[in-house]
Amino acid sequence: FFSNVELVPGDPILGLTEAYNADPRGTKVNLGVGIYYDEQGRIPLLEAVRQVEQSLAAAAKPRGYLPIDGLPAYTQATRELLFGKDSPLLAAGRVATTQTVGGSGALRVGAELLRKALPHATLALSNPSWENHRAVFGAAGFEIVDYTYFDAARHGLDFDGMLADLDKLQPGTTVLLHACCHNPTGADLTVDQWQQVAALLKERQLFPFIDMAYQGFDKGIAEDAVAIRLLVEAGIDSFVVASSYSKSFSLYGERVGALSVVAASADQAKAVQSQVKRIIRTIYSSPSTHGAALVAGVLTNPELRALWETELTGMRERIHALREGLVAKLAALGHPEYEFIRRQAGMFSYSGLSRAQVDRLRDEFGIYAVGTGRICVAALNQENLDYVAQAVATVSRG
Ligand code: PLP
Ligand code: TYF
Repeated sequence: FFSNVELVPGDPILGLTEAYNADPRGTKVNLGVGIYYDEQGRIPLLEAVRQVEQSLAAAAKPRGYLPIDGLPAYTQATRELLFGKDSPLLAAGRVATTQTVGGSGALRVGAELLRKALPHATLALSNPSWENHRAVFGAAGFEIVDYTYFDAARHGLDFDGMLADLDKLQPGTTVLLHACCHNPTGADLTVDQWQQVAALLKERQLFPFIDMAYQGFDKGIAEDAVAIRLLVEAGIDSFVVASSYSKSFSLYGERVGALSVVAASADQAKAVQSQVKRIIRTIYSSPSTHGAALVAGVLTNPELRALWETELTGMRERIHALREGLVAKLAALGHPEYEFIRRQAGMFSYSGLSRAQVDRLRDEFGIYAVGTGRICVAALNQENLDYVAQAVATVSRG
């Protein structure tokens, strides 16, 4: 039966980790995958999460099924985190939030919903974007087009190019926007730029699909969600947010995400929610219990929530310090041109390194980066920073 089945290549980013794991060199560094590592090079288990986990274990409960759309305490807390507790949308019942299998699950369920609901299934993606965006929406039947986003020469956003391309899209096109900490470039919009984009989306009747995978990793919980607030303020009455706690709670394997759909009225939101539930019923029936219980346990307990915010701030500030550290060391080694790394947001940086330079980093130094030159700043630490800076300086000399 399977004689015609072809072998497909694996995910290039996850494949890097396999190559890294197989590398015997003691000095190796994995700057490939987008995971936040702590100063000891480990994936952190947040103290707030550990405390909830202990109390859950102490009062262990039976594992019935969750509702199709997930744990109510989790979806409510998620809505408040994304839109703000006092958002008029929440009071009006216009946001339908569903627990999903990670942020990836939210993208796919959201794509399935929109393919049926919108006039045509076309998605506009930033050039570049996270590769899985293309794969997930493509698998859901979307046609994919690009909009200009990154200016490689200036290592930052090409905002004029972005506006010009968005302006050319057909009304009803879905536009995927990274709320903050753009993956892979680290180039984000300013508040003023978000306002301009929101006005254009409204005027051109484009449908915003916000991907929020790194809330709290750049400026703060509310600050990193400013795009959502500005879409609402611009008078856009319907849009979608796919969010993830993989990074902000360091709960990668628990697969904790959410799909939030904003509709023009509470009745519309109810109808949309019924469609979302139908989609989920035919894919995985209902989500899993543990990760959602952890997140809800933290977010609904004021002390644990404060502890989590402190821990999140710690992760964010460490990333900022690592950016500063890398830039300072490269400047000291005669490479002040890497100054732009300081301006980029979140855990990624499009370093400007060429594929040949990335290959040299791997072959000569055991330093793994994505072929596009994307590095994960959160995989640096005080121990490997000198080594990485030296290596980058060496390959930059040609
Ligand atoms: N969206 C972006 C931009 C991401 O970088 C990621 C990465 O992990 C996701 C979505 C998916 O998150 P999750 O691991 O929760 O599926
Ligand atoms: O971009 C990254 O590195 C993260 C992790 O198929 C990731 O978003 C990468 C690839 C993938 C799933 C997650």
